[in-house]
Amino acid sequence: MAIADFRQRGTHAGFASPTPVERRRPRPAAAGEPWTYVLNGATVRVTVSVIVPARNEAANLAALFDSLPPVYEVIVVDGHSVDGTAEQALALMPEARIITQTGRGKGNAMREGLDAATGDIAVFIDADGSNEPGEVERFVLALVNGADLAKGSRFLERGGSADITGIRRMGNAALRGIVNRMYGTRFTDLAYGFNAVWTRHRDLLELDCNGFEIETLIHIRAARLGLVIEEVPSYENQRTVGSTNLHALRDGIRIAAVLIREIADQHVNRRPEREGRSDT
Ligand SMILES: Nc1nc2c(ncn2[C@@H]2O[C@H](COP(=O)(O)OP(=O)(O)O)[C@@H](O)[C@H]2O)c(=O)[nH]1
Ligand SMILES: [Mg+2]
Repeated sequence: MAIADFRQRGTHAGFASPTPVERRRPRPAAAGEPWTYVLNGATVRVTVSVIVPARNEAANLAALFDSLPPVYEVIVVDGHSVDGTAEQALALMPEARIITQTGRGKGNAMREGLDAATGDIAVFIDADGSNEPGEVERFVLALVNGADLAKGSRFLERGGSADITGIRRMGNAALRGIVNRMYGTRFTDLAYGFNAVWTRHRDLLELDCNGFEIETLIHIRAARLGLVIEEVPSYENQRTVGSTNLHALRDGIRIAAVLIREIADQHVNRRPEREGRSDT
C-alpha cells in the first residue's frame, strides 16, 4: 500500500486514526507463523520479525526469550560480544537467526537486523531486560490498525521508566522539544529503543547512522516522510545484568548532531522533501 493511503487516515506525523481491530484470533503457538487479525471484516495476516541488538548480553537472553510471544522470526544481532552472547542465543533458541554485525554500534546492528528481516513487521527490542516482551503485541496492533511506525513512549500514561537517569531525562526533553517544533510532531519521548515498523518502509527510511542516535533518526525520518506515527505506552525496566553501553554526553551529542544534520538536509541544502515518495 502506498504511503499516501496511510497518510489520509492520520494526521501529519501524528497518530493513527482509530480503526480498531474488531477481533483477534488466537495467535499460533509456533514460531514461523503469521499472526492473524480481523480488521473491518477482513482477515489480515502479518509476520513479525523481532530484532534484538545484543552486545555482551548472554546473561540476559533467557529472561527475554522466556517471555517473548511466539513470532515469525527472532533475529539476534550480535555486536562482537566477548561473553558468548551468540552461542547462548543459539542454545536457548535454536530457531533464532543469529547474525554478527559487520560494523560497530547499536544503529549499525539495527540496520543490519532490519535488512535481514523477512517478516512484514520489524519490532526492535533491547536484550538487557529493559523492555517488556509482553508489549510486543501492542506495537504490532498499532501497525495493523494503520500506523506506519509504532513508537514506544515511557512518558505516556501506562508508560514509565526505572532506567532513565536525570541527565538523560533532561536531554530527552530538550531534544524532543526541538524535534516537535521542527517537525510539528507531538512526541512524548525520543530515542527510546522499543519501536516497530513495517519492513516495506526500510528503503524509504534510508537509515544511515551507526550509534545510539538510530532511534531519533527513525523518528525524524518517519515525520519527514509524513508517515503515520503512533506512540505506544511502554514501561522501561532497569537492565537486569551488566551495564549500559551508552554514554550520556557522547551519545547525547551524537543525537543532537543527527538532528542538526536532518534539519540542514531539509532546510539548508533544500533537498527535495522525502514526502512525495512511495514505497510501491
Ligand atoms: N549489536 C549491538 N548491540 C548493541 C550495541 N550497543 C548496545 N547494544 C544493545 O542495544 C541495547 C541497548 O543498549 P544499552 O547498552 O542497554 O543502552 P541503554 O539501554 O540506552 O542504556 C542492548 O540490548 C545492547 O546490548 C552494539 O554496538 N552492537
Ligand atoms: Mg539498556
